[in-house]
Amino acid sequence: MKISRREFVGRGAALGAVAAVGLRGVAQTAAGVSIRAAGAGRGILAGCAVSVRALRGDAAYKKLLEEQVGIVVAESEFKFGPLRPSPTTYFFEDADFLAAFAEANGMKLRGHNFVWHRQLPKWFDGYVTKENAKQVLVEHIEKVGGRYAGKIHSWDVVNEAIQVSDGLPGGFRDSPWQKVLDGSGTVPEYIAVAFRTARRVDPKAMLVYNDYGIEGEDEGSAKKRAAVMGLLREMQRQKIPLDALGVQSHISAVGKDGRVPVYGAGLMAMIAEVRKMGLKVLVTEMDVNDRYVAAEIGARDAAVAQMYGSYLGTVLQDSAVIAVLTWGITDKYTWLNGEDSRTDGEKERPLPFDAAMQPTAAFAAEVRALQGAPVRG
Ligand code: 9MR
Repeated sequence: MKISRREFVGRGAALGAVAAVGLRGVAQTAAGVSIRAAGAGRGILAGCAVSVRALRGDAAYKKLLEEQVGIVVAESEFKFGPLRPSPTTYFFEDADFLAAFAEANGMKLRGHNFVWHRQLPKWFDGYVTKENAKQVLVEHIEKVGGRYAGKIHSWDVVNEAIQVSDGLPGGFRDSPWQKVLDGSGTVPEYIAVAFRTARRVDPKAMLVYNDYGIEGEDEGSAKKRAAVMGLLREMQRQKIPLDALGVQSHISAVGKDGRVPVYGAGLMAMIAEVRKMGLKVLVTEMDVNDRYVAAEIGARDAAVAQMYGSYLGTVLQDSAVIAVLTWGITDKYTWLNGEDSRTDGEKERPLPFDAAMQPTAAFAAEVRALQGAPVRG
């Protein structure tokens, strides 16, 4: 496998992380070392997405979160569908449960998300029309944003609005919200309405545009980055409130072609542009899939850890990046388990703790990357 200098440097850093803690020491140190503390030392918030169902039912998972994280986000429970059993009713029990957990443990809480093309309720189609769409959207944000106002660090106001292959001007996704509100402007109406309403109902929350597929050096990522930057610039020009870009960071240890993907130059240029616009950046949903790494667990964990080290070691160099969240904390609960993505039938190992909630080399690599980041102002 051919690797670039950048990857080589990243690889060294990750292996160094494992060596520094010691292979057995990874497990021993986890109790005393946390990603929360590692991040806090540099002014970076570090945490993860949480499954509220697991938080309610799995004491070991709850304990791990309490030990490790400084910021949490619900994996699903703040989304439109889960919150809206019917057009006139709301289900807040699970979201409230996480909000209370965060508050009790002094953790910051993210909101994810007000607007997305997925996890919409079944009643959406048929009920939401061109006539009532704006009202439905505004009411939703008023009700949900209002309930948690003052308690939310940052809201993913709009999630994944760019899909260049849909062929719309500006690269916008042909989403259900795009269809029912005016999509003809350089900023679709649903996006403008969502951000303006979010600012009004929760002026303290940082307002984030969140997307995936903008991390790589491939042509698809480059095109998507350009479209996202177009959106962010238009939002600023039109004075639509916006504070940060969320870079989801669902990345790969090894690509389908068997090569180690390169993350770096294009993404860092984008982050620098975002910083110059006066905006912050959050790594919102990081995980490293190992679906194309051969079966041996040691090799898989090493490849995943190398990627944690090189990716975070690179991205955290820019002080605009103020938070790192992984999409889950243990391989026991990862959305990638539902993907059945490994052809050998094995489960993936994409997170800093394995399914037995023991720290992996990725944990050491994440801690090391946080500790090595420049201190934020
Ligand atoms: O992890 C989430 C999974 O449990 C849900 O079933 C899924 C529904 O589409 O959404 C997953 O989370 C996604 C997140 O909300 C937005 N970015 C991609 C995440 C992984 O698919």
